[in-house]
Amino acid sequence: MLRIYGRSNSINVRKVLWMCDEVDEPFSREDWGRGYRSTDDETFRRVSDFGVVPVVDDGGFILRESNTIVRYLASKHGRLDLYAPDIKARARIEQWMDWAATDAYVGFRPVFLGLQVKMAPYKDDAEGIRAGILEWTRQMQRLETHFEGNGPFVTGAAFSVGDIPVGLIVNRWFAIPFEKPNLPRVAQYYDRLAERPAYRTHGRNGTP
Ligand SMILES: N[C@@H](CCC(=O)N[C@@H](CS)C(=O)NCC(=O)O)C(=O)O
Repeated sequence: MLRIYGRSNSINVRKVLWMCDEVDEPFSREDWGRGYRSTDDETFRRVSDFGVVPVVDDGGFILRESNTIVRYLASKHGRLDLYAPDIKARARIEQWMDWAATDAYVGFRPVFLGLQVKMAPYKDDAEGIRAGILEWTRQMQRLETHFEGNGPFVTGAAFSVGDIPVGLIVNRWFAIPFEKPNLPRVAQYYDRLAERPAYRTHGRNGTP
């Protein structure tokens, strides 16, 4: 059985949990990371000395990096419907996973840690939070514009692994209270994802 190391409120662990449910991968999970056992702990470091969650152990095969784990699970289960084999279709999926982990992450991170987690030094950095909101909003407006001519999922008609990291950022966008513009197409996307039981369990589950 797949063993997952990481707390279930981590956005990156949630990608893996969501994916496990999508492909019916049985798993066990241990709480590691902020608020639980420290990833500096020797036991954790023996599994991964990068000190971040998630890490998975699949019968002795240790893997980190949430987006990579999601793609690994799609390939393991032969889920070509979620991770297309055609190189261009696959690149389109990966483009969204990279966007969620880079451009969309930059602004969202100080906002989440400052406003939601209230973690030092982010919580006292009003300017950092303000700049984060501006940047996160800019990226979410890009997503809104994308959905003007595309959709209902990020790569088009069908749900794919590209929607997993994007869907979790969208959940935080709506779940963290701050002043934000109305993005009706992103809101529709949020509702569309909520039709999936796995997203309701691990994504839009009341936790930002
Ligand atoms: N690029 C990594 C980032 C992992 C990461 O930053 N994880 C955070 C939680 S979302 C973490 O481990 N934080 C430290 C902690 O919880 O102790 C991935 O996508 O898996």
